[in-house]
Amino acid sequence: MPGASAGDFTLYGHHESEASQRVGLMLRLAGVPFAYRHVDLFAGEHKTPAFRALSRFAQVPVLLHEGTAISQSNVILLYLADALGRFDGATPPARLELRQWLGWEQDMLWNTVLARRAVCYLDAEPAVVAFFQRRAGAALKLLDRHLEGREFIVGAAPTIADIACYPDVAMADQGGVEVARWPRVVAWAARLAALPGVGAPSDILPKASVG
Ligand SMILES: N[C@@H](CCC(=O)N[C@@H](CS)C(=O)NCC(=O)O)C(=O)O
Repeated sequence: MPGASAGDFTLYGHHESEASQRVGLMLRLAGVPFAYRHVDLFAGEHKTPAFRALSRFAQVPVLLHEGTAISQSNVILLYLADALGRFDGATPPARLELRQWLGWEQDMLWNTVLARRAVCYLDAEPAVVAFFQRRAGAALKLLDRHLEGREFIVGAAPTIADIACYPDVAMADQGGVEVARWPRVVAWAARLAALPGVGAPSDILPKASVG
């Protein structure tokens, strides 16, 4: 979207939220300015009537564009890929494969997020933590095998599959998931971190509203 201004896109999110980070990452990688609204999850701001009017799920992220509020981070990535003409698969088979990775991320790789929540915020029972860590490990093992001989998840350049998965992996250690066990995943995450505008996941989004 050449000539897009910060007024065109408003992202509602939280800087510690992997789902929010991926949307911020996409906008930053695409060089698209956006207004940002910090939603104080710890104060329950996402459960207020004002926020529920934007998100029926009472969750971040939400992207507001041309009067439409869009929830579910991977749906937002697909929407942006279409609107911006960036970061989708290069061919119809690549686009089909990429969408399968987006589904897998929410089902399996997301266990890294659940492990981090259990450890950092919920003081969960050890058996609960172990359950999420085990499933997260299985997901990282699968990703590691897939990355053999590949630089990115689908095709030769970063796509929304990489953008969706990066925060889950980059924050996983905080949930006691030792990502170093999967060297191809480590190398892939380092490749993404080195792209302009990426860096550490907690620094992708501002810690207060902007714009
Ligand atoms: N599947 C959703 C998950 C969103 C989600 O879990 N957001 C968290 C922050 S990472 C949230 O808003 N949690 C508050 C709550 O569920 O009460 C997505 O990908 O957007």
